[in-house]
Amino acid sequence: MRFEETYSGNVFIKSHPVFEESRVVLYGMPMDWTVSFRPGSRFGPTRIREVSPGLEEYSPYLDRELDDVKYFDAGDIPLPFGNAQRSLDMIEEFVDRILDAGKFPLGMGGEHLVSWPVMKAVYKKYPDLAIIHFDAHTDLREQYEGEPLSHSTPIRKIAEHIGPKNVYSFGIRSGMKEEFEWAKENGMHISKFEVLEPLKQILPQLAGRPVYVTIDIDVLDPAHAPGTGTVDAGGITSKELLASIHEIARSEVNVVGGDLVEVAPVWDPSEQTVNTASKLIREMILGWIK
Ligand SMILES: [Mn+2]
Repeated sequence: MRFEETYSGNVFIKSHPVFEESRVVLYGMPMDWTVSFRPGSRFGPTRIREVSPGLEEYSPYLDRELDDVKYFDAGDIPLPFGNAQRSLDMIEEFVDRILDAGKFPLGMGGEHLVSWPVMKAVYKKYPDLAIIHFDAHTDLREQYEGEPLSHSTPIRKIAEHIGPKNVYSFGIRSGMKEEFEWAKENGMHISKFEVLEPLKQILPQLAGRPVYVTIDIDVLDPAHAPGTGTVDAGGITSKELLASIHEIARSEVNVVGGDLVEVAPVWDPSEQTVNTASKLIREMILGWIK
């Protein structure tokens, strides 16, 4: 973690060297201490950066290039291995600093639990916050095997914190019956299986509101993104996910932060997941920072 120009290691392509001059802070949250199945997402941010020079700097979708938006790659937050609570506290404090500086936080996970302290920090600044959530999984459990700090709980936590009606999930195709029922009873929006079409219908309702977007890479079909901890068949294509990012960019919502989580390079033998993730990060930067 750094806020000054002292770092000579691996950074995302075209990262601007000066924090003060940047509008966006890109940062890694290399945590996978609470995953229920395959670990490895702690290595996601590093590998996403390493493959980023393979990207073009220009987005033909958005007709913008990375030189048009100054963003600062702060590296990874040095999280204490195995200590979930202290890791979450450090993440929240880090994002507080980014927001205090008036900058846009763009995070790379790490398991999905890392999004919980980020969303909490963003909500402190934007009390009218809504969450857009792309995922294969509901992530609405109260606990997993008795443990409330689990990567299957972050959406439940933020829904209880800001009100379930302010949370919109898309692409969901896996979860316990009780989780779907809880969402329904509490007025939380879940679009099962589909992403782009329901998103187009919801976005006008969120016009003018501050929105945080959290993307679990496993919303993609395993054919598009095998490199993740909890793969689930029947997902969307990378083309549809890109279109969804662009739909948000073209909408009237005020995107105030975002993340991309659960990228696990060890399960990604041909690296299509990390290369896809890298392109998604480029489009998030170019699409959401006006
Ligand atoms: Mn998931």
